[in-house]
Amino acid sequence: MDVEYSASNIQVLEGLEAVRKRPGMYIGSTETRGLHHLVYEIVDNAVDEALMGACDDIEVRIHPDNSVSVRDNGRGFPVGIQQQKGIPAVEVVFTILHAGGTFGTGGYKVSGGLHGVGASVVNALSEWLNVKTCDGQNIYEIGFRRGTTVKPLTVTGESEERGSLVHFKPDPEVFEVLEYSFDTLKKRLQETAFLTKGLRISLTDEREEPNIARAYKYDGGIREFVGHINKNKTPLTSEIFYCESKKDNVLVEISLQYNDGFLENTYTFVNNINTVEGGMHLAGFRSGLTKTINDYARKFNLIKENEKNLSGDDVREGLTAVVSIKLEEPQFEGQTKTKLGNSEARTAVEAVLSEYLEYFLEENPNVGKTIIEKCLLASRAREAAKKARELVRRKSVLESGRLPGKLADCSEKDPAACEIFLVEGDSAGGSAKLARTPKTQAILPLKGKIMNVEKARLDKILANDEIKAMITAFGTGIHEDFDVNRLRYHKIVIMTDADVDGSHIRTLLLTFMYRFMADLISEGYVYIAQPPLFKVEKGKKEYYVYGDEKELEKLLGEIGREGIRPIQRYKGLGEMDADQLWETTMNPEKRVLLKVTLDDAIAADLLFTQLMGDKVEPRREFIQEFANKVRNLDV
Ligand code: TSJ
Repeated sequence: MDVEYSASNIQVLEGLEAVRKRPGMYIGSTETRGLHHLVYEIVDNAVDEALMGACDDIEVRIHPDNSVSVRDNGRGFPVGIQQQKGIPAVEVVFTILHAGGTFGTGGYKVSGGLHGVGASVVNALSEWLNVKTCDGQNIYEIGFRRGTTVKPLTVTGESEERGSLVHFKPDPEVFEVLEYSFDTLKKRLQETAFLTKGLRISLTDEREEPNIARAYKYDGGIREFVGHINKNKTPLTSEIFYCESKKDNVLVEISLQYNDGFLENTYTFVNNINTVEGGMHLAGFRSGLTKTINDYARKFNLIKENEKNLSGDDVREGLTAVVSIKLEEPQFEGQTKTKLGNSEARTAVEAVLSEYLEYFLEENPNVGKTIIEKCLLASRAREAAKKARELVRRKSVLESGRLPGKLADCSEKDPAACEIFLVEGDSAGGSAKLARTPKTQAILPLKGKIMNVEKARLDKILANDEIKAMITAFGTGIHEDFDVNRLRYHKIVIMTDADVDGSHIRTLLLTFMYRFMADLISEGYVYIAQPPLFKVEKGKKEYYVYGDEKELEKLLGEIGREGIRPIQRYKGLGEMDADQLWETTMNPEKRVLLKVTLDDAIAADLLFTQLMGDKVEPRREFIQEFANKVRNLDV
C-alpha cells in the first residue's frame, strides 16, 4: 500500500499549554498509569510504522535516570517544511496539539485510537525530549524542553540507516511518580508484539546492572497469543484455529482453542486497544461461534434431532479466544471507553468467523468432534445445575436475605459510607471486631483457605460456606444474577497477612471476585489493606513501616539508631492487638488502602491461571510476582 503523506498533509490544531495545565485531561492520571501511558503513546506511533510495513523492529530502553527511549527502523520522521506552519513536519508533530497523520487516508493506525493523545502531549509533559531521525542519507536531530523547541532541527551527520529515535524524560513538575515499572511495560509490549505479527519489540532496563532485557517477536501473531494464554491450562486439541480476512473495510483476525476448564477467556482488541467492555466485534464473535458450532454439529449428526441447540454459554465453556480487528474510524463507548460501537464490526466478525471456522471444522473432523463433545457435556451439566438450583432456590440462603452469622455488620445503612473487611482467620477477625468503628465498618472473618473457583462449576462454588457468606454479606448476588446496585458496602477491603499464605488467600479472593463479580473490581469497590511489616520504637515515638527492609533502613537512617528499642517484625495480623490494628491498618485517617484495578484482564487471568492451574511450578512464581504486584497497585 502506498500512502501519500508528505509534510503538508499534517493536520494542525493548537494549544500545548493546555496540556501542561491539565495533564489529567490528556493522559488520565499523573501517577503510575499516566507515566506509563507516555511510553505507550510513543510506541504506538512506531507500531503504526510497522503496520504500514515500513518497520519490523522497535527497541525500548529504560535509562538509569528513568528517561525512556524508543527506536524504530522505519522511514524516519518527515523533515520537510510544513506549509501551514512554516516549520519542519517533525517539529509540528511534537509541538502542535493533535498534529498527526491525517486519518482515513489509508491504512489502520493504532495510535490516535483510544489513547492516542499524540506525541506532542508526551513532549509537553516531558522535562526534555530529543528526537533523532535518519532517512537513509542524513541524521537529523531536534530537541525540546517542556514542549518548547530548544534545539531546532539540524543535520548532525550522515547515515545509510533509516529510522526514528525518541528519547524523553517525564517532567517531575507534572508526575507524582517517576519510576517506570519494567513488568508493566513488559506486559504491554509483549501484548503489542502478539497483536502485530512479525514485529520484534525489545525492552531493556538500564537501571539494573547487568541490564535486564526481553525481546518479543511472534510470527504467528494472535495464534501464539492463544497458545500463550493456554500454556498453563490443558488444551483439548493441539490445533489452534486461526483466520485473517478483510470485510467491509474491517480487518478481522481471530484465533481460538478450547481447554478442559470451565471458564471463558475471550480477549478482544480494536486497533491494538484491549476492548475490556467488549462491543460489536465481541457480539459478532459470539453469535458466529454459536451458530457455526450448532450448524456443524447438526450437519454431522453430533447433536440428535430431538436435542436442543447448544447455548452460547455451552459453546464458550473452556474457550480461549483472541479477536483482533482493525478499522479506520473506531467509535468507543462505555464507562472506560473500551466498548466498540461500530455495527459494521459485528457483521464483519460474524461473517469471517463463520466462513473460516466452518471450513476448519470440516478439515479437522477430530477437532470438531472433541469440541462438540465438550459443548454437549457443558450443556448437560448446565441443565442439571439449573434443575438443582431451581429445587433449592426458595430455601436458598442466597435468596433469603439473612446475613451470615460470622458477620459483624455495621449499623450505618448507606452503602457509600460502609466498608467490609474480609479478614483472614478467626483470631485476626476477633481483633478487627474490637478495633473497628461499628457504625461504618463491618467484619467478616474467613477461614484459612477459600475454595479454588477455577476448578469447579457454579453449583459447587455456591455450596461453599465462605463464598456463601461473602455473597450474602455483599448483597449483590452472583454471576448472571449479579447486580452491583445492591452492594451493601462501597469498600470491600481484603485484609490478609503480609506473607505467602496471605498472598495466596488474597489471590483466591480476587480470583473469585474477578470471575463472578467482575464489576466489583472494575467499578473500584475492592481494596487491599496494608498492614505494617515493622514497628520501630524510639523514645516515646512509634513508627510503623509498611515496606520491606529497604524502607526500614531508610527510616532508621532518618530517625537515627540511638535509643531504639528492639524492632518488632509483624508476621501476621494476629500479632497486633486491636489498638495497633486500628492505628495501622483500619483507621481511615491513617491507613493506606490499595485499590484493586483490573484494566489488564489478560495479565490478571494469566496470573490467576498460573496459580490455579494444574501445573505446579508456575504457582510459586505467581505468588512471588503477585505479592510484589499487590504492593504496587494504584491507590
Ligand atoms: F510518537 C512519535 F511520534 F514520537 C514517534 C513516531 C515515535 C517513534 C519512536 C517513531 C515514530 C515514527 C514516525 N516512526 N516512523 C515514523 N514515520 C513517519 O512519521 C512518517 C515517515 C515518512 C512518511 C512518508 O510519507 O514518507 C510518513 C510518515 C508518517
